[in-house]
Amino acid sequence: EFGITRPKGYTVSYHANPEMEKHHFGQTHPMKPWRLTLTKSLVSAYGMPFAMDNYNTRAATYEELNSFHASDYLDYLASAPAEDMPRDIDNPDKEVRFNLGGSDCPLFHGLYDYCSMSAGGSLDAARKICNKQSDIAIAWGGGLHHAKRSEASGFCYINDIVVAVLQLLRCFPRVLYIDIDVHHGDGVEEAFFSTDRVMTVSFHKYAPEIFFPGTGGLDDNGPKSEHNPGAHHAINVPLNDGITDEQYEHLFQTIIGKINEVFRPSAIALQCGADSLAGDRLGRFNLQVQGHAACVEFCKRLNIPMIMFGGGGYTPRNVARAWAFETSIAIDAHKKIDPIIPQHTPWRERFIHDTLFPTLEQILGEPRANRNTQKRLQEIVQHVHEQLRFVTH
Ligand code: V1P
Ligand code: CA
Ligand code: ZN
Repeated sequence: EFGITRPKGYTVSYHANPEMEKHHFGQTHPMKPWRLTLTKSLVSAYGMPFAMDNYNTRAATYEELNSFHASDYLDYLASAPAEDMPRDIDNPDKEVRFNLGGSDCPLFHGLYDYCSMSAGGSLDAARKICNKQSDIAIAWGGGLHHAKRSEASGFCYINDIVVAVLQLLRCFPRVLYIDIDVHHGDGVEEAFFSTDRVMTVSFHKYAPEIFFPGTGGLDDNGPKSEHNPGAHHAINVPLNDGITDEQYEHLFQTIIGKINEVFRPSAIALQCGADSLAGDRLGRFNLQVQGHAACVEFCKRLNIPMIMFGGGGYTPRNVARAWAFETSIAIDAHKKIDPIIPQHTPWRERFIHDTLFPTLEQILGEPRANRNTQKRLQEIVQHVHEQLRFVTH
């Protein structure tokens, strides 16, 4: 269909579980697993599944989740009763354990299944990369970068990325983690704070006190204790509101290009959180699908085995646009696909504008003011280059 064929010389796999999409965080919660259904509908309408190996993924087992998460946390996650109202509104006095049951991380029906399916997709993706059956593996149901070993945080309960990267480390000497979600990838950064086999790089809005999670300043480069091999292996790119495609692409290519030369990763884990797009319900940037996707294309051109994870993204139509277009980049079909959303796409009217690439004016009416000066962006590049001088192997 539409001449979309398998890419030449490499294999792309797509890992999804339609059961995941049926879960609900609650009426007013911004995280809508249904955005995965909308993404899949667009990917399928364009005929992209013909060009990939498609896997219906299983749930990760307790033992697999236990590779990162503590047993007492997993036991509680598996047994905590669902609550119909967020605890802090409903009955504020009830004990909160592991940060579960507040408004960010509610205890909803089927929570443990949802989490283990998200991690199952990411882990399957990592296994396909490890055994060389895939060169690019896509897991849009993963990317939940805030979860800690014994704590839920920011809509994330299980850190599927950490579980997948631990799997990659069994087969590859060095893994580069890149995070283009508008939020700081704190959980992944912290998990690999003390190893030089993983470098973590997050681009995010940074405004401690007012923007979640408040960490990820320019000087946060991993604990600088004397014998910590992980020192200088956490890179943070703190940004202000309104950054544009042009600035973001330039920053991304400069920083990731340099990191690739110095760190020479053997695999890449790319978190493609789509809340960095303009018009996101929680985000603050002015990125268009083109600018977000340019980061994916840049990584793909490095020709290194790669997992592409999902993540945040709170305006479902824009999430679906970005992740469908980024899927087309993975299979090298992006130059062929028609920007007009196919007539037969299920829920086509939900996209409002019938193109994959709405203009900023179409998305926002009036674009958000850009608070990023060229001078500050130059300082960031300078600081990152200084950090990378410590990186040797
Ligand atoms: O700001 C906070 C917390 C709640 N206060 C105590 C501080 N939480 C944020 C969480 C954002 C999580 C982003 C996840 C990801 O990086 C990865 C999947 O995208 C938050 C926000 C906000 N505007 O930042 N929670 C909510 N909004 C929220 C709104 C309505 C209902 C429930 C949560
Ligand atoms: Ca980020
Ligand atoms: Zn986010």
